[in-house]
Order: sequence, then C-alpha cells, then structure tokens
Amino acid sequence: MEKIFSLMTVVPAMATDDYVGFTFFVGCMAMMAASAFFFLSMSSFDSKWRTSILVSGLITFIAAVHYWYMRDYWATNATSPTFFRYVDWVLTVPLMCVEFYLILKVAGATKQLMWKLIFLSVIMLVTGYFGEAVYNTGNGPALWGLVSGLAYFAIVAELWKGGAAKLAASAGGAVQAAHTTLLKFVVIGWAIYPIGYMAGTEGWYSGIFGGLPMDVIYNVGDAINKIGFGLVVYNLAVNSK
Ligand SMILES: *C/C=C(C)/C=C/C=C(C)/C=C/C1=C(C)CCCC1(C)C
Repeated sequence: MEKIFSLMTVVPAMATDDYVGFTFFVGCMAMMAASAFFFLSMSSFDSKWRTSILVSGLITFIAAVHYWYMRDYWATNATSPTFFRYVDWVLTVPLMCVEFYLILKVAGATKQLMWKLIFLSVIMLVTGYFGEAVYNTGNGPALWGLVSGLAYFAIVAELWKGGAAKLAASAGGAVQAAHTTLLKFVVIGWAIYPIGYMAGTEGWYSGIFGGLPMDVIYNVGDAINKIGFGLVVYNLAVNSK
C-alpha cells in the first residue's frame, strides 16, 4: 500500500483542462494500438502488399515512440516539444511519400518519383522548423512558412496533376481509388498543420480558434493522418488480395 502511495506522489496527475497533455496521452495509445494492428495483420496479406502494410506500421510506431517522449516532455516542462515533433515528422512524412510510390509501383512508378516526393517533404519540414523554432521572430515565421507552403503545394501538384496522378489513372481500380483517398488526406488532412503553425505563432494568428493550442491541432492532425493513411493502404490490400 505504501508503495502505491509513493508511486502516486511521483506521477503528477493531469489537470482536467490540460487538452495538450490529454491529446499527447491518447495520441500515444492510439499510435501504439495502430502499430500492433498493422504489424499483426501483415502476414495475412499477399507478399506484394506486405511492404506497404509494414510501412503503415512503421509510420505509427515511430510516432508512438515520439509521442511517448512528447507526452513526458509536456508533463515536465509545459512547453511545446517542437524538436521531437519535427524529428517525428521528418521520419514519418517521407515514409508517407514512400507509401505513394509503393502503391503506384504496380503501374510502373519509378524511384525518381519517390525521391522527388521525399525531397519536397524534407524541404517543407526543414523550412517549417526554421519558421517555428529558429527564425521565429519578425517576418521569420511568415517567410519560412511561405517556402514550406510552396513545397507543400508542389507535393499536392505532383500527386493531383503530375506523374503520380497519371500512374494512378493508368492503374485504375482499387489502386486508383486508394491513390485518390490518400491524395485527399494530403490536401485536407495535411492542411491542418499550417493552421496549427499559424495558431502557434505568437502575436500572429494565435487568437484564431479561440486560442486552441497549437499542440492540440498538431496532435489531432497526426492521429487523423498517420492512422487514417495506414488504414487506406490496409483497405487496398484487403480489396485486392
Ligand atoms: C504525420 C505527420 C504529418 C503528416 C505532418 C505533416 C506536416 C505538414 C504538412 C506541415 C506543413 C507546414 C506548412 C505547409 C507550412 C507551415 C509549416 C508546416 C511545417 C507546419
């Protein structure tokens, strides 16, 4: 009994209005559960889909590990774990680009397409980090956010109208349907992040959405995008077994 009480004193309870802490906690659990789901389902699929499902699981697993640290960082410091956040993104977003390549491989997607998407995603994230954490005063957030946004649009253009779109159209059927759904995640789901970035820029748009914290916006975005993305790929593997 004494042991239990001493444990309770070292583990700080979370305030009921700590939405950031709460979404880090739930996000961590959700990413762990999703990883178990993707990894355990892998063996039931035809070998041509296994790498795609593996990548879905890696995306949520890498996020789970980072959420573990970010939850702790927030509980200890009550400030945004910006560095962990961007390390997570710079690993998982390129893997999401790999996912597009993997599903379009049946239609002849090249490594060149994969590297183009990865390159653009790294530019988007590194410049976003500059605006959020390095040159985050004066015009810094606006300028770096703009560069980041241009890279984001280039990704959307490639997937929607560029070579990737043509490959998806030539593949048709379940692959094209999955590509279209993943594209919607990129256009709608990823648009959540620049909104979080604006909400997080002090004295800029920090008042929009009634002061909803940037981390809550990012955490909700991550859950939708990482788990949702993986489920689209899972669904494709189920439908075209
Ligand atoms: C799992 C994590 C994902 C899908 C993260 C995606 C992040 C973005 C699409 C971030 C985009 C940004 C802009 C387009 C401009 C402002 C800076 C960023 C980095 C927040």
